[in-house]
Amino acid sequence: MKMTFRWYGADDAVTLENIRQIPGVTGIVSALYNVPVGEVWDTQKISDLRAEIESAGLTFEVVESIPVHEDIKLGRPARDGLIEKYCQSVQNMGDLGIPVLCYNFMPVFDWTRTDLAYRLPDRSTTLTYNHDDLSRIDLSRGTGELPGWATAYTPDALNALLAAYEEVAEEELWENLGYFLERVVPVAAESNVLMAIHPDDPPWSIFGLPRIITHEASLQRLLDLVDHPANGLTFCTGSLGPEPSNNLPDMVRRFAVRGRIHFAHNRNIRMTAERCFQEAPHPSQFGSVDMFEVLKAYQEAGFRGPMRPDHGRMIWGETGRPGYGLYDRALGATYLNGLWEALQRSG
Ligand SMILES: [Mn+2]
Repeated sequence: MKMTFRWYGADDAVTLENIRQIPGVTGIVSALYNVPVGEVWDTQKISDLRAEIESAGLTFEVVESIPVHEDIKLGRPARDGLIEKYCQSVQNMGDLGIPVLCYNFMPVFDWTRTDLAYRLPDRSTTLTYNHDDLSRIDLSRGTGELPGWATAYTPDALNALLAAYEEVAEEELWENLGYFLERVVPVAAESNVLMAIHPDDPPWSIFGLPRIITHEASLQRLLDLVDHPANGLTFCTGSLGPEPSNNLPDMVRRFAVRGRIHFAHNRNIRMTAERCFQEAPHPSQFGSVDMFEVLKAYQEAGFRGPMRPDHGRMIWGETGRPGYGLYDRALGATYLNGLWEALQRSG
């Protein structure tokens, strides 16, 4: 296992030096954040990012993520050209030796929360999700009421997109994902890149939009779409955890043993009601995810890939990008490394 940390590039208040000082963190998860969705990731720009990471004494382990254009998810005619460009980006990152690509196939919105700074009894703040609150948001007035998405779409663009998805039910979205993977996975395999889909967060339909990467059977279906080792998973405990049928340690065992988990996202969540949760500190005792059992499953499977602490709370007065401060994620990395060492030495 390689412990990694997400870094948002030069604009991130958390620096590469900060990250290097977290004991046991050796790898970086990053992306080119200024390339418009659908455009090719230029080799020189990826190379410059890699050089910056390496000059700080770290390695560029995972691209998270190259966004998939909505026209691909919708199966529109423009998808062929867009998939070609996607393949070119995959090839470019592979040429530079970056081994894993995390991506997702969620329509319109990827991660969704109803409060980005919910205050906990210890005065730290965290991200929370309440399905009733979400359902009350009226998107016909735009995304202004949806935390984190205020400026993502104009009301007209959003309405056009939502209308287009009325024609795309779950089965059509599966077909469009298959069409995408049948074309991208062979290029990834050739380029020594492992594709790692991120599950839908939260793992159910929101605003009537189809969401398909949500539970054990759907992860298996994803792997069967193109049965090749380069077609794999980002296993995110925080995203899969809120779905009660998901037994996370069993799922890790099942998919990691077969070599199909290429990236581990470890985050704890505390379920407060059905379809309601708070993001919690990483240790097992604070949430609904048994992190000990999850890591034990990884270790038994001989997992050697990148792992990262996922979101953290804001603690010790830190301010910044919701979920992506330094301190609580650093505590998460240290906890995960500690569990790993204990499991390794007692195993
Ligand atoms: Mn995640």
